[in-house]
Amino acid sequence: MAQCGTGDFLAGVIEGFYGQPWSQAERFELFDWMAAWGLNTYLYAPKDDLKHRAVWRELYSTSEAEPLGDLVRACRQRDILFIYALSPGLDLHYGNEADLECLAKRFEQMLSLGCRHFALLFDDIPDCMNAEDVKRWGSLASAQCHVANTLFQWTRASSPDGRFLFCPTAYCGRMAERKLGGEDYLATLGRELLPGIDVFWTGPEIISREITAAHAKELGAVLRRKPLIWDNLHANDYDGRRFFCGPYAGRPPELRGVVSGLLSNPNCEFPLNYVPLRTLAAFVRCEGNWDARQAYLAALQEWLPRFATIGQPVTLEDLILFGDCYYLPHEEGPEAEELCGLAQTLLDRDPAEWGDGASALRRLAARLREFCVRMTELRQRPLFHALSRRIWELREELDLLERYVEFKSEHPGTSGDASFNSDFHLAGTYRGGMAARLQRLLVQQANGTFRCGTA
Ligand code: GDL
Repeated sequence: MAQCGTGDFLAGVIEGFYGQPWSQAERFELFDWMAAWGLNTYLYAPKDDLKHRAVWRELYSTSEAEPLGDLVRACRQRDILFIYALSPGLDLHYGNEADLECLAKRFEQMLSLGCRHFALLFDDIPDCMNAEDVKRWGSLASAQCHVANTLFQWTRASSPDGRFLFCPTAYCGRMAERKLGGEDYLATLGRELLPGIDVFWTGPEIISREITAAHAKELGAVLRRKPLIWDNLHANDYDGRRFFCGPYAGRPPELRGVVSGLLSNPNCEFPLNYVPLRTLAAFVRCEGNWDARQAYLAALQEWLPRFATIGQPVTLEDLILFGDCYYLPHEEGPEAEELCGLAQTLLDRDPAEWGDGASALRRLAARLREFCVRMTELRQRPLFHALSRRIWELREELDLLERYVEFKSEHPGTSGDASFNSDFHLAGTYRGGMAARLQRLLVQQANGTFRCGTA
C-alpha cells in the first residue's frame, strides 16, 4: 500500500496550519523522514503564506518561485507527491472569469516549476457569496464546484494523471450539522464535483478524537467518493501552550479501506512532529490491530537519539514521562495522568491521609523538572527552541505545586490557601496577561459547557 500515483492511497503530511510556515530546511528534513517511512504525499498549504490565501491573485516573484521549485524537485527525487494548494475563498468571485484566470495563472506558474498535483481549499472562509454569484449559482456548493471543475479540467491538459483535491467549507460533521455552506451543501458537492476530485474531511469534528470507518463510509455515500482525511489530531495552532507528540490514535485500521488517504496537519513546530508522523506511517502499514501506545513507545525510542545533550544523557523513561505531558488533544498520556491524579488527591485530602502520595509526586515532578533542565542542553537547538516556552511553563507549574504541597504538609488542619505564596511566582509576573484574565471570566467545565468564573 501507499504507492505514489493516480488512484493510490495518499498518506502523508499537510503543511496547512496557521502560523509561521516551516523553513525550507525543515521541509527537506520532512521529505527525508517521509521517504524513509513510506509516506507518499506532501500538501503545500501554509495558511499564513500570504500568497497561499490572502493575496492568491498575485504570481510568485522569481525569488519566491525558486524555493518552491526546489520543493517540487526534492519530492520527485524521493517519490513523494508534491501537491500545491491555493485558498482563494476569502474574496473569490466565483463567477468572475478574471478570478478564474488568476487561479489558472498561478497553477500554470506551478506547472512550470514541475508541479503536477493541485488542490483548491475552501475551508475557514465566509459561507456566503456576492449577490451576482448567488443569482448565478444558487448555492455556494455549486459555485465552488464550477471553479474546482474548471480548474481540474484545465490542469488535465498538462497533467492528465495529476491528483486534484478539494477542501469543502463544511469539512467536519459538526459543521455539516450546523448547515455551514447552506442546505444540502455536501450532497451538492457529491453530485456536481467531477469524480476525479478528492474531497477533504476532518472527521466528526475539526479536531476529531475518533474517526470511525462507519462515519467515513456514511460521508462517502453523500460525497459519492471516498473522503480524504485531513487529520488535525496533532495540530496545535489553536492553542499556543500545547503541542502533541502522542501517537496516531482513535482511528481503526479499517478506516484505511473507506478513505482515499490520510494526511496529517500536525504541530506548527516542525521538530515536534517526529512521533506523530512516525506513528502515522506505522498506522498506514500496520497489519492486524493497531496498538497506538506500543507505536508511541517504539517511535519515542527512535526519537531519543535526537535528544543528545552536551551533558547528562536523557533516558527513554524520562522522555516517555515528558511526552505523556504533551500527548493528544483529548488526553494526557498515562504517566502525566498519574501525576495529575496524585496532585489532585494531595490537594483534596488532609496530609494525614496522604500515605506516600507526597513522595511519589515529588519523585515524578523531580524527574520531569530534571528533564526540563536537560532540554536546555540539547545539541539540536531547533528542537530545544521548539520546546523551550512549554518546558519553562511546565517547570514553573511543577515547582509551584511542590511548594504548595510542602506548605500544606507543614500546616495540617488548615486550608493554608490564604497564606501560601511563592517568591518565584509574584503576582503580575506569572500566569497573567489579557488571555489569562479572559479565561478566568468564563471557565469551561469537563462537559464542555462554560460558567462564569471569578475575575
Ligand atoms: C482548521 C483549518 C486548519 C487548521 C486546523 C487546526 C482545516 C481543513 N482547516 O480548521 O488550517 O490548522 O483547523 O486549527 O482543518
